[in-house]
Amino acid sequence: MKAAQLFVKCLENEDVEYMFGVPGEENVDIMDALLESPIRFITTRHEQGAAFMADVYGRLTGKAGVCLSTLGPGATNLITGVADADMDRAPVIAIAGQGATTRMHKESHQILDLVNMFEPITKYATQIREPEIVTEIVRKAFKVAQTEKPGACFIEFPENIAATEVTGKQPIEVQKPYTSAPPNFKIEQAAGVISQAKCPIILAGNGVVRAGASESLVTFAEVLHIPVATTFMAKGVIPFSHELSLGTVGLKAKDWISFGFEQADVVICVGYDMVEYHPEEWNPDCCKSIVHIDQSPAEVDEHYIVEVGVLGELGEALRAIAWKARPQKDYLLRKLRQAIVREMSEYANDQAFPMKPQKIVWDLRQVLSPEDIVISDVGAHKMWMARMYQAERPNTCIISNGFASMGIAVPGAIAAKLVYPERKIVAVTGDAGFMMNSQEIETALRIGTPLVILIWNDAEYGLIRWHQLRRFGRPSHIDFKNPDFVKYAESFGAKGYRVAQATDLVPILKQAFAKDTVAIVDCPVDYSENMKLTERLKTVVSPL
Ligand SMILES: Cc1ncc(C[n+]2csc(CCOP(=O)(O)OP(=O)(O)O)c2C)c(N)n1
Ligand SMILES: [Mg+2]
Repeated sequence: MKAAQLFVKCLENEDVEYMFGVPGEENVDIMDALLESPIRFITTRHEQGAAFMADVYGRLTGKAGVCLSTLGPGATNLITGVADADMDRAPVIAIAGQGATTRMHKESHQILDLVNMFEPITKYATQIREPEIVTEIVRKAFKVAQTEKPGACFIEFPENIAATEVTGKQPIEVQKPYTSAPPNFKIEQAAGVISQAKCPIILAGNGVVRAGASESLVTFAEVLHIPVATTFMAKGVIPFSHELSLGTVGLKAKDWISFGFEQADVVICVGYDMVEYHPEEWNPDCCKSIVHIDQSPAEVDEHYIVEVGVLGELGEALRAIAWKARPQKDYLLRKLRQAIVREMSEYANDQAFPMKPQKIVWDLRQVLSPEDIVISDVGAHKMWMARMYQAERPNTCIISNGFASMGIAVPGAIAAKLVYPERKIVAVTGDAGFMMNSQEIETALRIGTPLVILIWNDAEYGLIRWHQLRRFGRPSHIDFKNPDFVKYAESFGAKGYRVAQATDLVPILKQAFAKDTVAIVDCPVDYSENMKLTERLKTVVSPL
């Protein structure tokens, strides 16, 4: 068989269900081999869309999402989505065709040094130089991508190698590395620090989601009676409705939760990744005692000096520490939870139009069940979603907070629908981020993935205005004009809806889901709330 066929066999061996990508001249052998394979190829309209689909597939399943491009411009188009996967710790395999090895040494049409280009945004980037090494390279790429902390890997496949005959090779058996329980003396140390704590708080990160340790985390919190704040990417690891949930932390401003960290003497970081939220924000004076519970050692940071590091399987670690440590007597931060919960519903009946961000988030929550999935794009809307969307299950509010690239929501929602066809999927997006990958609406319609795209329409780069107002008191070059989103939707053959008053949103969302197709909801938003929030947060008084 050809090396390209062996390559596809190796992907099948890795249990690949989907490949997302754009065919090109230099990957024709792979494309042809796919015709004989059960792997479903999802042809996208931009390689960035393909990379974001692989990214969200990886985050939702823990299995590497696979995206494919051709050489040169196809591969450079993959880069943003691949970088996003890598910094959001999503396992992804990016594959690019390449010109023949016989012309790679010289200036040659569309040839770029792709391996070097992908090196800084992957855990492993390599080229298939000989047909015989296909099996090892594919196995290694998947193994590296899927091992803690997961991330992206890149494989460049020159066209002449892909077309070469290879004999006597079989895909390599998939073996999963085993994560052992942490050693007892570390458990004892951590339990000791936690038992002595006067006001401990748990900071849970995306590592908890990846380890599937949400239930163990909730039990840990319940047994020891310690409240939990989550990062954006860990939303839902404890249900918001749980009395020990203190919601989400990550706004780079003082927020209610800041009072909790101010009060805390011990911060128990579980699966916490500082790529999301710098420890300086919650440990400015370096006076907190930090217990680091994770599968990997802590990153070096002067604001994150670890008192006890507990490395190993998260569920085991949490169970063992909960067994040993002394529970807290009081829930000292209870009043903080009450203030956070109160704020959530403040605008539940607000009729103002354009709609307030708080009300949009509230209404969206009303029409979705706990398992349904929201993929947020990046912008002011993401801050409101992170802060106020009440997630009840892990991986039901997907936010990119490592790389934080605009344009993820629409392609990400398509991947989510492929993974969970029975759930409602919503892409929550700004008008700018939407336009960055709106071409994938055609993909969604073609492959039959019904979803709702909720556009927060402010005709601006809203988050940037917010930042500029905070820094300089005036906006600079952030406004633009939008197309008519309803007509835009219809031109694809999708459904389009415009929210004309606050009472419209809930019925429109319900109708949109009922249609079982791709629906775009154009929702004008009043972002004057952004600066109001900034001002209000300056004056909030600790409820503690
Ligand atoms: C690809 C990319 N380009 C630029 C940025 C910087 N950025 C972050 S948010 C933002 C504005 C987003 O505007 P929009 O999508 O309309 O959302 P809004 O803030 O208005 O809710 C920009 C330009 C980014 N994160 N990603
Ligand atoms: Mg906008």
